[in-house]
Amino acid sequence: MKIIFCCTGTKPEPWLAGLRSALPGAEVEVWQPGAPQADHAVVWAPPQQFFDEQTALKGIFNIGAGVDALLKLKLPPKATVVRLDDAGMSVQMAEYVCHAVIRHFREFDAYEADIRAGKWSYRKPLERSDFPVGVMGLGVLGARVAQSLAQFDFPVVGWSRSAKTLAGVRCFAGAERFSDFLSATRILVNLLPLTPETRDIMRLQTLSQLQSGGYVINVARGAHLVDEDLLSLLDKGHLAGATLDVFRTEPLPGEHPFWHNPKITITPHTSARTLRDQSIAQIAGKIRCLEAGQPIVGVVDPVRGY
Ligand code: NDP
Ligand code: OXD
Repeated sequence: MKIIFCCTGTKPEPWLAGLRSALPGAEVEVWQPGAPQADHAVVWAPPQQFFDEQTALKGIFNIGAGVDALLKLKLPPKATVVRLDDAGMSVQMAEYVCHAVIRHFREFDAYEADIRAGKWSYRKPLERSDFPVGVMGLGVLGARVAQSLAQFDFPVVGWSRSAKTLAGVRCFAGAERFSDFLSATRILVNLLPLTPETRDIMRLQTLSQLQSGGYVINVARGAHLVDEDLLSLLDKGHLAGATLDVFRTEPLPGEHPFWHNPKITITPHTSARTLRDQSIAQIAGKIRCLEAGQPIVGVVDPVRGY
């Protein structure tokens, strides 16, 4: 069995060593133009030329959870596209989002500013019930985030395409319940995949439906958010702030207004990193299952887009 590795921006050697040790007997090589046909590919942001040449692939394993960039390419029609299914990302995402929510709710920014100014001052505790958190996307990452927030006794609502039942989370499903979800939300967390249906989903018309003093946490993809609409609602005071990990262009261009807006916290697409060893173990296990004709989870539906 041949496995080919084509991950832009990723040092290949440790991945090759890990895959070789997890799949003894497999030939694992880095793709070069003109390389022989492989059975399975491990990819991140590969060029179109890779798929134009590798037409015999049975499995394409994306080393991230989001497949929006991959699905823009023309893929071998018979290949099964597989995304990372958690692989250590959901706990990181839960940490990141809970940190952002709690930092906002407990006004830690304001305390830090006071302390830097030499002020020992107390703020009146806020009511948790006034800060309902809405999680858009209740998949592998969103469900873990929503349930982690519920552990801190925040009122939590969630929204997904199909109906869900999650302990501690009031769940809404489908486009027809989106407005109900938004109006029940003050702190909005985005964990949707980027698809034609979800692109620009956070825009003036939708963000205006959040409760007054709303807050936006975008940890999914930059193209979910219309940047100018966020800035305008922050200026008007309908929104109080935002924590953003993902951007339409990454790295975020130096002249972008998000860099210097005091109401916006940015991080460089780091909320949930791909963990190499866990990812290799998951991919190797799934390659074995595919080869044995057994079912696997995390298979992408190219029509649905995630
Ligand atoms: P999943 O596929 O497991 O979950 C996606 C969720 O979104 C599902 O609940 C799905 O509903 C819901 N959804 C999809 N389309 C719609 C729609 N049109 N309307 C309502 N709900 C919808 O994905 P993950 O949880 O694994 O990952 C989510 C995203 O997080 C990734 O696609 C990626 O973009 C991003 N990500 C960001 C990272 C970062 O570091 N910033 C790291 C990892 C991922 P249903 O359950 O009904 O199908
Ligand atoms: C992912 C990501 O999709 O890192 O896994 O954004």
